[in-house]
Order: sequence, then structure tokens, then C-alpha cells
Amino acid sequence: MLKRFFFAAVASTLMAMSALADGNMVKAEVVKVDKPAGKVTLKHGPIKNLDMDAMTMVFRVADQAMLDKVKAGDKVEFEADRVNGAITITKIGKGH
Ligand SMILES: [Cu+2]
Repeated sequence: MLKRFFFAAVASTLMAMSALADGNMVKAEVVKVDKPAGKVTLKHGPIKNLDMDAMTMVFRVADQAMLDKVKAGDKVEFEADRVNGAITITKIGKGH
């Protein structure tokens, strides 16, 4: 009983830590922004959660408004996931 409580506490702490660390954020450089199409071309580093190596490619964004904050040449950090089968950026912001 106590052991189970301890395990739950450790698990929730780890979850909180990974949320804080944003484990899936990937560094990239913006090559091109196509706001009307809701697409952005990124030269990105390895994307662990999608098992993808570094490359330059076009991404869909979850929301066109996400592209207001970025322009060609910007260093950014982003998070991508498969949404309805299409690789989609779910988060993007200025990198360090
Ligand atoms: Cu890629």
C-alpha cells in the first residue's frame, strides 16, 4: 500500500519534470513561412518523438496564427506530432 503510494508520487513528479523540461522541443532555423497555406519550412535537428533525423522539410502548423511570431532566418524551438496522420507543429517559439 505504502509502496504503491510512493510509486505514484515518483511517477507524478517525473511527469511534472518532463512537462517543465519540454522534453520534445526541437531546435530549428526557419527557412520559409507560408502563412496562407499554414506551412513552414524548417531546418530542424533530430526529432526524437517522431524518430526523425535532422533535415530541412515543410511542416503543417496546428494553427496559422502560430506563424505570426516567426520569420525566415529565426532560430526557433518547436514541438511536432502526428495529427490525423500528418506531421504537425503543435508548438513553436523563439529559440535561445
Ligand atoms: Cu524532418
